[in-house]
Amino acid sequence: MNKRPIIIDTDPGIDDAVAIAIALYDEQLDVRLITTVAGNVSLEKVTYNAMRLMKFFGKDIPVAAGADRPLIKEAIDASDIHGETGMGGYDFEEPDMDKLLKEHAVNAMYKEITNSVQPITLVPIGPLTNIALLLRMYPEVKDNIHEIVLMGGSTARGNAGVMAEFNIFADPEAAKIVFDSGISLTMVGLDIGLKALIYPEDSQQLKELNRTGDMLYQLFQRYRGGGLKTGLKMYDSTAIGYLLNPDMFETVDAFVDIELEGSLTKGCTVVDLKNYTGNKPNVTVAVDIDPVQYKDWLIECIKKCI
Ligand SMILES: [Ca+2]
Repeated sequence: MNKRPIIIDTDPGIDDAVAIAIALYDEQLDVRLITTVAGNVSLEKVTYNAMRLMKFFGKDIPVAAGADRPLIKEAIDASDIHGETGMGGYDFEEPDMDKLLKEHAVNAMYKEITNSVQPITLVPIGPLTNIALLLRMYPEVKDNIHEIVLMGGSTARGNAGVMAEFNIFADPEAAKIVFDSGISLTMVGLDIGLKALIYPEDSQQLKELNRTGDMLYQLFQRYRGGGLKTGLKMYDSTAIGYLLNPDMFETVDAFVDIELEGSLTKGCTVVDLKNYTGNKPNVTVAVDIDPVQYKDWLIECIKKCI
């Protein structure tokens, strides 16, 4: 079986760390490149965190740093959820920062996509700034992008604004460019992340599996995406989950646009489930997940890690 080549665009981030761990050790995926974008914390910190993960896993997958701020709006961050460093709670070894690619993430993505024999799947699990810049600078890459499966958005309410999910809210203009691109796009958003929960007994089980499970367990002690007792929300790994195990999900095809004008709703993904607009669907929207299947899947994935 040909492995599916992917690029992960990320802002680690504790739930990003879970997603990256799963992707690196799954036999169906070939992670060609990891690109970083300012989001959960600053670009400098998320890039450092990505390099810490590469050192931890002993992987030489290229990492390139991208946009250090959104296209237009002021940067926000989520250090209240992920801690000051974005990935606190585990004593990582110092990473080899000289291994960080010298080129910008957008150029690194461009090269990887154009040089790939197999079309690339993009998996953005942070704000969409880098992907929007890529599509504006090198529109020809569309021809060799198989699809985009992203974590972001919501069919209902938000977690950053009243109606906006964090990754879209952080850079709505970038999201608009990506959603309007015409590339096959799947949105795995809050509808899923709010149900993909890890409870204390699951964390404990992870801790005992291996080094990776122990590392995630330690990070979870600091993570404020949900509560330890009420369930930690595993947002980003659900996008990887959709790639690897779509049977866990229920989806609908719908027209989705990004609200850019609303004084209260900017960054909202307006998901037209009833076709009020009359527009053709442009997004496959994940609307439900089987939480038990998800948790069992996650634990099986972490078993494959070191
Ligand atoms: Ca993220």
